[in-house]
Amino acid sequence: MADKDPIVTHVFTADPSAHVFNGKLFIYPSHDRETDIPNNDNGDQYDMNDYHVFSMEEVGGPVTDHGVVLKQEDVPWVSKQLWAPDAATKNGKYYLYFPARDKDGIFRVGVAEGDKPEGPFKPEPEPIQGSFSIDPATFVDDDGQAYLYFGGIWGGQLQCWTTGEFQRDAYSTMEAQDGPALSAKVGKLNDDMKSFASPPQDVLLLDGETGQPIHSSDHDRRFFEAAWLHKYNGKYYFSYSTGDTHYLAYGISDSPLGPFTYGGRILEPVLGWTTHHSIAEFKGKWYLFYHDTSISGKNHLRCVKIREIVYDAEGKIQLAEPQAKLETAA
Ligand code: FUB
Repeated sequence: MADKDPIVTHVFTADPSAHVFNGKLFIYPSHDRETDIPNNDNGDQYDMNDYHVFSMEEVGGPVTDHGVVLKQEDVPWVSKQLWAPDAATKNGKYYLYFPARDKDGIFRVGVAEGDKPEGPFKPEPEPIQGSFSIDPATFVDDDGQAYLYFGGIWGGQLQCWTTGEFQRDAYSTMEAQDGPALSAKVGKLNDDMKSFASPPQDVLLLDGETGQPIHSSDHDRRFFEAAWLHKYNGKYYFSYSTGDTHYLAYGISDSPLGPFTYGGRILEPVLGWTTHHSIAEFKGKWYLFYHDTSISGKNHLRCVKIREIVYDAEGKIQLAEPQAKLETAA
């Protein structure tokens, strides 16, 4: 298997969050499914209702599907759309974080606990208090402090929370926004891994030359969705999707709370509208986990892929092998 082949082909997978637990590489993706719902900017076509977990001993080796580890009908507060998840471990337990719409159609972040990285996971009956929007990503620092990053604009509803209260009609407000781009959010987690230690704050993303926040009109660099945090060589890397311009980009900071200075692009657009990723070290190499639509040709039916990345002398991220301008199906 070449690095650019889909790692799973028997089900559709997307939004891969990768972690190394107990010496194995685990991937926690969205589980895309067929639907007749037409594509729209709200993302209604992403109508997922459960999660699988995958693991492997080697990149490029066989991938184990651990089956369904959490399903919508087991989460009392969810109405639909189990979107991009992530996982973390602390104190011998494993936690699956997932966004979904509640019974009022508002995206919240839920958490489910398990004894093993491959699940199954038992959900809490309510979403995490103070959570909103989509795409949770966890980071546990060397001192044991856990952080939860999240947020996504347009269908992810981040623009609906600018006042601290949910404003259902805020979509058009965002279109007219002039000023700093909306930021992803980050909150420290309590030791229980199920609650925020303090209200989430902005993940500030600054231009390296001016020191000013990235502007809302800077669609090639501003945050859209798909937050991820990893640490390399003592620095914190916040990476994300630029959404409608389809890039994966990143910023670097000395603190997991930022501010982050824009560092460049990791991945050019892939096949399909969405791009979403994670970054992890496994057996001495660093990898980018991402998705495209090369199997299906449909935006909502995606497949996860892996590429090796390297860092240059300044700590900038590069693909180990250059990317073709737009990948086509093999
Ligand atoms: O998979 C549904 C949504 O599509 C995710 O939450 C976004 O990041 C985008 O990949």
